[in-house]
Amino acid sequence: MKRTSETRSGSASRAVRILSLILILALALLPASAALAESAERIPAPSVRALDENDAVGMNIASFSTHDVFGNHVTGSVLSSQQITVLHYFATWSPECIEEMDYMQTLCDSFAPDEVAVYGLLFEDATSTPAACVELMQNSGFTYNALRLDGVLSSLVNQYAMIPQTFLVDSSGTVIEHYAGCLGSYAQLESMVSNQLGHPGEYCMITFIDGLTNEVIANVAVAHGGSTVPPAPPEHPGYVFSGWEGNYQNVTENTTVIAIYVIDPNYYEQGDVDMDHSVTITDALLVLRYSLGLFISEGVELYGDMDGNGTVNVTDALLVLRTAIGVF
Ligand SMILES: [Ca+2]
Ligand SMILES: [Ca+2]
Repeated sequence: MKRTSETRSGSASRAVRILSLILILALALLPASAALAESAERIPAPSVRALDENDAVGMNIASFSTHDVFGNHVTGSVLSSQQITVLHYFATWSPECIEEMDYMQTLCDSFAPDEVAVYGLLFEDATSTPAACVELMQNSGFTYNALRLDGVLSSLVNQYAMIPQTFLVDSSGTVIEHYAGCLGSYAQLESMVSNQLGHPGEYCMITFIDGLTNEVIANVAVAHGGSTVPPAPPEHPGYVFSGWEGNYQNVTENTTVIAIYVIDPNYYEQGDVDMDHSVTITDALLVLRYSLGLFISEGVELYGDMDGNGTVNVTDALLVLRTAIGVF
């Protein structure tokens, strides 16, 4: 019993002597290590979805002069008769387009004539002709008009090689919103139009901020009254993302939304081998004793291998010590 106690006491004082030696070594390594820490600093660039990413938005098409599918002359002056004109680029042979034409008719039926009007923009080829369009619209009961493309309307739709496309245009003839591809539903179209009504062309900026680092995660522009889907929150070791603080739905002014994080109670920093949520000289001593075969603990095995080489030895003890005294 006595002998054991002496052995323990002898081991402990030997450990403290080695630890002192390690401490001197650690301090000697200070300048080189500090330089290393500096070079490891990262400066992430915020991701920005700019308003001008879509070339069609901002384009003025009031100078178009064309014919409708019935042969009547139509000019850009028709755009000034209502707050918003929806232009729907379509082909008569496309089932997706025909489904959207149904949405367009519902839109005409749901809003007052001084608020919203719809014009189809016909893609023309051997099959999708003005005659085919007249037949389709009459058979389907579509009452809005469809236009043939002149140079101005061609340059609008040809920015994206895609059918269908939907454009929202204000009463001055300026494109305020562009959707390339198939609409998900009538509700999506109605929401696009409703958001712009009363505030045509007005956008709000939603800035997503990382609540831990104060860095900008993303800037998203939405139409007045519009909504967005938040970006993926950055991961931070030792913390759990708990939610977004702020509003990103039905937004009517520029706004900030913050990613909130809480401390993860199940997370232990590397080197915190006694699992008390801080790395101290005690942890370094425990790793040292473990590496000398004087001590065994699950904490050391889980969090003691500082250099990740698969074993816990005196090097790891030194690294824990440097963490504990803030010398990296
Ligand atoms: Ca600790
Ligand atoms: Ca190691």
